[in-house]
Amino acid sequence: MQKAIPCSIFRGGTSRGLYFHAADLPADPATRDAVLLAAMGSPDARQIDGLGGAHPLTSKVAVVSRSEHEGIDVDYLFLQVVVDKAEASDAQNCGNILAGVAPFAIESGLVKAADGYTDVAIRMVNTGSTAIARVETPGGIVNYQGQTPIDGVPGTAAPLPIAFQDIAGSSCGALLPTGEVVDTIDGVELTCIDNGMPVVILRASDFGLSGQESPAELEANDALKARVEALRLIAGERMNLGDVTAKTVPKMCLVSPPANGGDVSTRTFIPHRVHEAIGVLGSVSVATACALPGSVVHSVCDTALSPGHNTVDVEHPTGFFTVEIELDGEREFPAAMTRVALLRTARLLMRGEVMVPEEVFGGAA
Ligand code: NQM
Repeated sequence: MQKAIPCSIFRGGTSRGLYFHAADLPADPATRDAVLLAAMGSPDARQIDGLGGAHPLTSKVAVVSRSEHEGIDVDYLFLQVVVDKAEASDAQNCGNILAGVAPFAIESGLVKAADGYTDVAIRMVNTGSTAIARVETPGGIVNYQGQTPIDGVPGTAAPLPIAFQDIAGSSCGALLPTGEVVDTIDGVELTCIDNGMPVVILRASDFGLSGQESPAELEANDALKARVEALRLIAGERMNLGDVTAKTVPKMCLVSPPANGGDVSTRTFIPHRVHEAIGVLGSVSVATACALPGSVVHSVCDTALSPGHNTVDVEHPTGFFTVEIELDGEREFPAAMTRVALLRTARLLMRGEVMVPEEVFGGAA
């Protein structure tokens, strides 16, 4: 026998995932994760027996519920379902899947839409930070069509701006978790930063790379992957994340001088596959490092942020990611960052029920 669970599939930014109401999933986290693994078809490199797309960027889950927190509409728990292992992790946020949360909340009746646009306040349960997403809702109906392109997604769609609050030190407790702008591990200089996503920033040139290599080229370089992973395990401990062997954070970002008119060029290990673009909060962390004199980003490009409104164009393998950062001239960094925002798009791809074998629920079916 199989059990049917209501589920929607959204593209959120440059990711795709399954979106659930928390009430439709088992409350016990171990049973919930077993159900999500079965829904995705993990563990299996092709996820052939499930809905996953055989890549970390298409093996993601949003669990959404009405929030009890003041001023917040919905709570959003992000789960990364590992493609080829029987693991689901809540150790990181995902700002791309976040882009689908507000439309999902409206479509599924958790939030009532206004006529015109609807601001949805979302608590990112993984880290306790808040995001405000603005959805176009003419006549109270979510509009997905529009003229906004985002790199990494074909075509255009309706703009979905997202502003973040309280993201500094989201997972590590401090914006600079090691207390330093630059650390040296095993002879390699790196900047460890967490502005929404723990990221270790490294110079591509320190690994004999130009920084313009394709994700496939980097993934084929076994010696590089082993070196990057060895540094990640040490950096993870120093960033207060403990043993990160089985964790998807920190991300490892190789930076190089901009090649296409942006501010900095990136290639990001997430952490074992290389991102086709860059994560949302990952790019916020990299853009923030542009405001830090002496950081590894500063050593490859001379972008500096000034009081007022700044846009930082983070180049990635399939284009740009633009991060807006507002700095207050009166305060010390990082308190000076009064607003961090960016633009995404999202689209409802399917709604229905995902079928999960009843035995996966154990006694909880
Ligand atoms: O950094 C990929 C993605 C992400 C995460 C990853 C993300 C973010 O592109 O907020 O969006 O870094 O694993 O979906």
